[in-house]
Order: sequence, then C-alpha cells, then structure tokens
Amino acid sequence: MKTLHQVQRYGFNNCSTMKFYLYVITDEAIAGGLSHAEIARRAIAGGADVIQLRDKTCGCRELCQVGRDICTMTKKTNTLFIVNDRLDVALACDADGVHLGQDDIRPGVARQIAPPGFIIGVSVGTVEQAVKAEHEGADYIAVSPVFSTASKYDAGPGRGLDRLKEIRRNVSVPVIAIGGINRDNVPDVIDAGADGVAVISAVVGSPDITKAARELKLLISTRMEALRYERLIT
Ligand code: TZP
Ligand code: MG
Repeated sequence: MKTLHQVQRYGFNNCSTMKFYLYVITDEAIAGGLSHAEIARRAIAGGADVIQLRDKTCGCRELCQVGRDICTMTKKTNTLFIVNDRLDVALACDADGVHLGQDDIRPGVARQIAPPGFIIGVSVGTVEQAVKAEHEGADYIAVSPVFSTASKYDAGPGRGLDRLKEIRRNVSVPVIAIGGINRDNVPDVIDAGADGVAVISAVVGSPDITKAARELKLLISTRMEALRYERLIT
C-alpha cells in the first residue's frame, strides 16, 4: 500500500520521473561574492536540474526575498527549487521543497505542515538514517558526505562509495550523492547508484559556473545513459 506521502508525491510532483542529475547548491563565499540569484542564473544556464538555496547566516526576511527571486527563475526554466534547512522560508517563497539535515525539523513533521506535492529531501550518513528518512516521508535522500569536503566545516569524513551503494540498495526514493564530487570522480559516483549529484565547489567555485555546470551535467548524463544501456543488454 502506498503511504500518503507517496500518493502526494506521485500524484502531484511525479517525483519518480523527476530528474535530479545535477543539483547545484548556492554559496556566495565560494562563488567569490556572486549573489545567490546570480549563481542560480548561471548554473541554470549550464543545465542544472535543481537549485538549492543555502545560506546559514542570512536573515529570514532577506532569505525569503532571495528565494522569491530564484523561484521566478526556476519556474520559467522548469528547474526544481529547494531551500536548505528552512521549511518556513521554502513555503514563504513558494519553493518546490526543503532540504533537511539530521538536526532540522523531522521529515514527518515537515510533511504534516507542507502542502501536497511539496518535496522533502533529507541528508543521511547511514543506512539506518536513510531507511528512517524514507519511512518518515522523504522524497529523496542525500548521502552526505560521500567524499571529504572543505565546503561544509562539519561534514565529517567521507562515507565512501560502498556506503552509497549500501544505502542505494536499501531505499527506493532517489538517492543524491553529495560531498567532494567533481569531474574526476563523478562517473564512479553514478556507477555506485546515485540518481544525481549535488555540488558546490565543482560548479559554484569555478570561474565559469555555466561551463562547469554544462560539463558536469554532460558527464553525468553520459554515464547514466551508458549504465542504462549496460542494463538493457545484460
Ligand atoms: N552537505 C554535505 S557535504 C556539503 C553539503 C552542503 C558540501 C558539498 O560541497 P562540495 O564543494 O561539492 O564538496
Ligand atoms: Mg540543515
């Protein structure tokens, strides 16, 4: 039997057909002072499928305004828009969803507040957390961090590709890989079962965000296609 969130998910957002290939997280410091909106604009031009607004210091009112500006862009370009941590901001700026960490509001509680079809993503580091997040209504999970990263001071050590594979085997929602992912390791990440990759530095830290996004997206799509073909013939 489908849970309520699955009915909502498939009924309204059709999450099963959603593409999460390239998920770009905004970071003004890593972008050398570019605004969140400008980072989003450049990443979308390079083919980002999802934009996450992430700012740990910005006040609520300003964050809502930034979110509304990004939302206008993502709606026009059919890009998903997710707000990090803040369910209130995500709802206020009409984002498609919220991304929650292990210390944020519980996904099940967020689900009770959010409208039907609202996307809830959850960061996990273990199989237990992943299974729990799915059970509580997460629409996707992010395995975090797959590799060590300097972009999040408290991310902890990389969990590795075996952990990613193990989590993939134990949940049915889309699995996004995050942390230290770049052009060199992205094929291995896709081979390990990720449905998409979330990045900051590999795209936002590049002097040409649009080009970096385009190149990373191409690497992801190419590897996804190759995998699909391999599965068809084996
Ligand atoms: N959550 C887990 S790792 C991370 C976040 C926000 C940072 C990812 O940044 P990068 O530069 O792609 O490693
Ligand atoms: Mg968080």
